[in-house]
Amino acid sequence: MRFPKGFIWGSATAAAQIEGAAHEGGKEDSIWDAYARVPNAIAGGDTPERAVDHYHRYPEDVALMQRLGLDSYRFSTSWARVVPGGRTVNPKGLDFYSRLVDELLEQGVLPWLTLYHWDLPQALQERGGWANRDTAYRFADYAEAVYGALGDRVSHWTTFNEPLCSSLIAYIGGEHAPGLNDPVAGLAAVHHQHLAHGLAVRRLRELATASSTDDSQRDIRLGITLNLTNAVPNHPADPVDLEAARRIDALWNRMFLEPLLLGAYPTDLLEDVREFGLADRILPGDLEVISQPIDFLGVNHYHDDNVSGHPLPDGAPTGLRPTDKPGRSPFPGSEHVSFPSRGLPRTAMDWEVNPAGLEELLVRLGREYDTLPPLYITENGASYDDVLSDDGHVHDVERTRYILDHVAAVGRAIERGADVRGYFVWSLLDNFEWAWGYAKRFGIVHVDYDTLVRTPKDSALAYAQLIAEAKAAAGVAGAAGATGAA
Ligand code: PNW
Repeated sequence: MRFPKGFIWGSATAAAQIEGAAHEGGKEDSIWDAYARVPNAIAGGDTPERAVDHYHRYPEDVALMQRLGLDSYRFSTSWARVVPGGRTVNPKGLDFYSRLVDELLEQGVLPWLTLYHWDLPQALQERGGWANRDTAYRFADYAEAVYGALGDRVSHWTTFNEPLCSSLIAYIGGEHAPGLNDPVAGLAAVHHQHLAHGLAVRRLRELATASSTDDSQRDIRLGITLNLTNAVPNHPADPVDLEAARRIDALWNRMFLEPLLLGAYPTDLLEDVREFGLADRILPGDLEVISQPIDFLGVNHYHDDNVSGHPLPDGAPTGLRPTDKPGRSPFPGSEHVSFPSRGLPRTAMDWEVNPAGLEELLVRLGREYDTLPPLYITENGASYDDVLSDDGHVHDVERTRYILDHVAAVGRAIERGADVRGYFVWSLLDNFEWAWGYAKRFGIVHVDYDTLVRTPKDSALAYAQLIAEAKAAAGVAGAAGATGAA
């Protein structure tokens, strides 16, 4: 399988999931630190307090990336570290990211920065969080602070990671911080995150232009990462299932894609959620701000969705979507929708494995949107119950298979015309899996949560080899030597 020359191979993490040092260097509570103190909010009572201590161990982690032959590392900056109280910038927080970026550049790894991966300063949550329009303006100021410190060295900027999770799952499904069950607030959060994205894109472009001179143009690429799915009707000839799939596609995909790419919310969606006031949030001029051109779209994909409009029979297997808190659907106007099992193999998250779904999604996006920018798979990966065996290795056969099969699906999508320019595996390290705490491992590198020792799993070695082979096939000089990982 051939990948284009210049295709970026990487791996991803997020601040709250790996850094730890939750109250060090001037950092204050993010909503996840606060949420972790709510009884039963997080499995096992786990917290992001220490996580995998990346804050102190980043040189070791960057060395690992270099050994695996990664072109790029996708990480996020913590708003609660950079602007702890929501208003005043913390220079020590910026300094951490500055050292991280220097380390990456020294090791030849391209920094791929995400500004918001769910860790809002708790101080801003106390003023309403994303339900408050003002948070969008605070976000643009935060983006400016990060750009001021790193704009001379970081070229790739992502505003948001999966705004769907930090709006619907956080404000309506109640599964993610701040753990609410309020559809009006949740849809306000959707619009305000879109607005924040647009305001930050505008601000960063202005700053890049202002710091360019006649002989040096600041090269910056701006984008956003969405988690997209295929909403597959369980019975394609059943109008009830078709209608359910239409609603999920509207909420999950089109509510996020269309304001960005077309400058409008889908009309069927506005109708579906009419009683929750989304339309009232949209002020004149907002959609122009939101739909400014971006340079890339990040796609996170783990599984697609088999959707039905019929209730599942008692005891029938499901579990594809957050159903841990019964009765709390994150889908306003679609609370009745169910996700029947198709009998496909599943990961430890109970998510069905279907690589062909990723191929289909990527091809379909190109077909449906003329204004689609180049795509990057900014997350794809799987959780399995890993065992560190007596030989000191983790033989994660299923994760290895998952990654290779999904990379192959991306390759087929490219052959069919999809403009995909990179792939980032989720995740570099085992880490704090949000409401699941440390119970679900997604890393290609195993972390012992007592000693914090890192051990590349078999999947890391296979991924390193895949990268080296893909580069050799694309004719990238020196690539074949990069297999000696670990
Ligand atoms: C993503 N779903 O979250 C996040 O970007 C990561 O931080 C996270 O660790 C990773 O995927 C694995 O969960 C998701 O309900 C959360 O389908 C929920 C869903 C998908 C992705």
